[in-house]
Amino acid sequence: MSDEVEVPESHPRYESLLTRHRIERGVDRGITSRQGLIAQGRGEAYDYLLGERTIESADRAERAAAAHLLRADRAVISVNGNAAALVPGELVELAEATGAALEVNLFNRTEERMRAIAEFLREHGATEVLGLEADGRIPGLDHERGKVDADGIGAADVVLVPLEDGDRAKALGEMGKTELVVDLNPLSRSAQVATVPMIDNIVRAIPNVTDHARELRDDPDAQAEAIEAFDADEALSAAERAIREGE
Ligand code: PTJ
Repeated sequence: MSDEVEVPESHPRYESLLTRHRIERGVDRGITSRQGLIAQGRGEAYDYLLGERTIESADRAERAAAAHLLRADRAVISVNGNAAALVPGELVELAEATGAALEVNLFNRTEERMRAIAEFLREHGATEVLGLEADGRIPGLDHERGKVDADGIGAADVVLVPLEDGDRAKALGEMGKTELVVDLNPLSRSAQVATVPMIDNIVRAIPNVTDHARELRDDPDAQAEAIEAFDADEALSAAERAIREGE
C-alpha cells in the first residue's frame, strides 16, 4: 500500500494522515472493521500526547519484546484488522527475523475478514498464515472471541498482540503466556496486563522490534540482558509521565 496517499510529505502531520488513509483503505478492502476507525482515533489522541515519537522506555520495551520472540519455543504474532492495514509487510518481516508464526485473530471475527487478511499478508510476502482453522480456544471468552489455532496461539509460549481488547489480553495472560502488547494507551487493560507493554504507535513499534531482533539474534547474553533490564511498571509510569509532562 504505497500508492494510496495524496498527502504532501511536507505536511507537518504527514505520518498521522498516512496512517489514517491506510485504515480507511483497510475498511474499503474488507480488512479493517468499522470499529477499527474508532480504535485508530483513540490511538491517535494518545500518540499526539506522546509527541508522535518512540519514547525511551518504549524503545527498551521493544528491545525486550524482540528478545522474548527470539528466545521463545513457539512465538506467534497475532494480527487483527488494524495491524494488517497499517503494517502488513513489517509484520511479515518481523516474523521472518524472529522465527515467529503469523496468526489472524480477530475481536470481531468474520470468515470474510479472516480470509481477506490472510490473503493480504500473503500479498506482502507471508508464506504461512494461521488462524483459519480455529480448532483451539482461549478459556473464559465467549465463542467467537475465544477462537484460536491449537498449534498457533493455543500452543504459543510467547504472543505479540498489537491493539488488543482488554478481556482477551487478560485471558491470554491467564493462560500463562508471555504477552507482548503494542498499545498507545498506558492505562488500557491490555497494556496493564502485558509482560511487555510497548506504549508506542504500531507503525513505529513493529519495525523497531525487527531492528532489535536483527541486532540481538546471535547474542543470547544481550537477549537475557534486554529482558532483565526491562520493568513493565516502570515503563507504564514513564509513558504516563511523558503524556502529562512531555518528558
Ligand atoms: O480487527 P478486529 O476485529 O480484531 O478489531 C480490532 C480493534 C482494534 C478494533 C479491537 O481490538 C478493539 O476494539 O480494540 P480497542 O478496545 O478499541 O483497543 C484498541 C487499543 O489500541 C486502544 O487502546 C488504542 O489506544 C490502541 N491503538 C489504536 N491505534 C493504535 C493503537 N496502539 C498503537 N498503535 C496504533 N496505531
